[in-house]
Amino acid sequence: PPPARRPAVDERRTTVADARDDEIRIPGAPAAEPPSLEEPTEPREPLPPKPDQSGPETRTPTGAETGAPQSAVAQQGAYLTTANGTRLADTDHSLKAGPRGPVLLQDHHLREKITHFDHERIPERVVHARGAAAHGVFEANGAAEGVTKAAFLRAGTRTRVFVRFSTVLGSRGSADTVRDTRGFATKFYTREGVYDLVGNNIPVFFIQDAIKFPDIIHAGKPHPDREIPQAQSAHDTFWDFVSLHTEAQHHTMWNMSDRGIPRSYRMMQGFGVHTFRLVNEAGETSLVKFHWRPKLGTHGLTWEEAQLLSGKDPDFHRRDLADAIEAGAHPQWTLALQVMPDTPEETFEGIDLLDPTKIVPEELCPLQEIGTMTLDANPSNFFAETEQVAFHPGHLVPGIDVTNDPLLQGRLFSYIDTQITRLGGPNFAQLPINRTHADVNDMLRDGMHQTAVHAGVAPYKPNSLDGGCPFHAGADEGAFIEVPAPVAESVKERSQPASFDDHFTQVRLFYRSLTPIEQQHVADAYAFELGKCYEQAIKERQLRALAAIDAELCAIVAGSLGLPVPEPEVEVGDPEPSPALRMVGDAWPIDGRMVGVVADESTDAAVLMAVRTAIHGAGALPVVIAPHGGMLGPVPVQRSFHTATSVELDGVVVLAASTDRRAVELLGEAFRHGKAIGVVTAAASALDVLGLDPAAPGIVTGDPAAVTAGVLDLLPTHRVWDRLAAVSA
Ligand code: HDD
Repeated sequence: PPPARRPAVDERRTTVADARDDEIRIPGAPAAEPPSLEEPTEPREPLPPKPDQSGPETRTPTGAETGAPQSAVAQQGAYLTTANGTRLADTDHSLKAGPRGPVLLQDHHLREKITHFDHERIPERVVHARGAAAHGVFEANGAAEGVTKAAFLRAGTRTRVFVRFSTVLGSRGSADTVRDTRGFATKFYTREGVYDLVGNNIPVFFIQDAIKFPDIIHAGKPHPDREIPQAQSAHDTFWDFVSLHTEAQHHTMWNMSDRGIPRSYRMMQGFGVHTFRLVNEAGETSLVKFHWRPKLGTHGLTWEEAQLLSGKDPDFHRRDLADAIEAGAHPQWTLALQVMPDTPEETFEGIDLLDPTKIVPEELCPLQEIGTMTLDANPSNFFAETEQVAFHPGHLVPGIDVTNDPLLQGRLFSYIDTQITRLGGPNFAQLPINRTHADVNDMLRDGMHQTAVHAGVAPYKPNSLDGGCPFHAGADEGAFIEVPAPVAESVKERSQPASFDDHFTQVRLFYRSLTPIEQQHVADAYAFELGKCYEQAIKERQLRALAAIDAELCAIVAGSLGLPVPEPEVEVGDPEPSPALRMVGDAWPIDGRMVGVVADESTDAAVLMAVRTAIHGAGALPVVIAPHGGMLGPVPVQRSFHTATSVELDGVVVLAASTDRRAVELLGEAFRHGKAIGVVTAAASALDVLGLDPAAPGIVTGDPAAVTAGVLDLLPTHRVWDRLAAVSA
């Protein structure tokens, strides 16, 4: 068997996983033999089998639970070889004419090594370039059986999935915590073929017709002259477009809300955005919207946290997802449907279901849960899996069909097309991560990177030479048959329905559904983003859009920009608020929440261990923070004052007062960001140093057990909202 993976030595990795390992180490017991970090000088014996180069897919073709990873280590063979399997004696020196001579062109190993390296990169995705992904399983509860014949939605059916989360605007190396929409793309490896649900964490889109996609993306991406700013919408071209093209105002308002800066990929909703058409066994159809609901709730960062993280840990979301899965804190979402009747008008309660800039409020059409997804394994190779995965809204299975939403229609073309450039040819479905778990019997042949060796002479139909095979399937054999939805008799024209023209009512609905603190964050976001624009005319035009949405919001933003408040120019309806759109107010499980425990040499080890045990016991994760790394008595330190950062923590328990600038800063930030804070009586001076009121909301003082319990009690609401509101008022 391959040797166990080397434990990480990087202190930054000692987060979730190590916190649990610490807990099971018996104090005083001899530590396990540390692994040697010297490079071994002997080959591994006995020689392992020939390296399996078929890729990192860890699932069986039938989608069975989970197999062992093919390779936990990069190399399985004992000896280094060329790509063709010839063993090599030296990979460190080029072949030269003498030790000081020129390098010889005949050095085939040098040329193979460098040439391969020169071509290691593929083009990044034109949008959603920055992402992180995980494997998981989806289990259906059967509630969808009445509306769809999709086999993977039958009760108790378990289907392997691969999910990729992403930002939209930034390049592959951009920061995770920027203000942006997040992609939420799920590949279901069903036994009827791959089904892709390629959605976002925002239920509406900037545009109503796919032909505008290059426009919105050109406007949102960095300016073409200097290629700045990276991964941001806070610049002139973005606001130029959305203020002129007011159908983008709804999506933009969601971006300006705390949804634009999620706390974690694990704490994000997902939406299919478009309306889809489901068909059941009886051939009955319904119109539906897909929703992913995170078990941990939907939560955002504060803007200051997001900015700090962009510098301190630009990989925050990527790390958070991988750490949680590695530690066994497997994130879960329920999949839910809004089911609406399939009427000829394709509307529901006056809302045009083909318009992707509109939501259907949950109060009008409640969600029905149809299954649960659990992400349980990290990719073993980022490139092979996260980078090469290719989603496509046209990957459908029997029972799920598309509608005429003009945005969806254009997407059905775009996704295959982009993979041909990105993945170098039309055979990307053969890449391990994209391979279906159903049997494939196509007549697609040849092309760049063809890996199949097809037998037979007749990849065409009809044929007699291959006995007529393959045959067409009917509905009884599980064929995908388009729903025979009627197409209205009409004329060819470049136009859209008049019902698409209301660009403001639902933006008002969203804004007025938020709690005051969420509204304040929206106003702050507009003030920041528009404040970063140079063109006065663009700011003024966006203020006119805000005037149509909400006069008070418009006045706050105009005040911050130092511009006059415009009069509203359009009549906008007064929609009923939808409380389901709020992120503040509910309580959620605290699994995997991180609680910093500030301690030093003076801290009683038994107290420190008891605090950690209590935090673990509640399902959260203690992170011991001390003046130095290494150990505090028997307890390992996870962050030194140098590496600790308040922004990765959800709460802080202070067991030792410190006047160290970094510890003081950490506490001050935790206070400003509305984090739960517990300070033991003996460390009360920590609050004095900052002039913080111990009676402020969300500050618990007392003995260690009481402050720990108090902090744990505060975590389910995500933040101490009263304090946050008071601090940012
Ligand atoms: Fe798109 C990628 C989501 C409209 C064209 N899109 C992409 C990804 C997500 C979405 C999550 C990343 C998939 C991954 O992780 O690999 N896109 C959406 C949603 C939309 C949407 C929710 C509207 C409701 N997209 C949209 C339109 C077009 C595209 C209208 C073009 C007409 N999208 C693409 C693309 C990408 C893509 C250029 C880039 C990489 C890829 O497809 O595979 O083809």
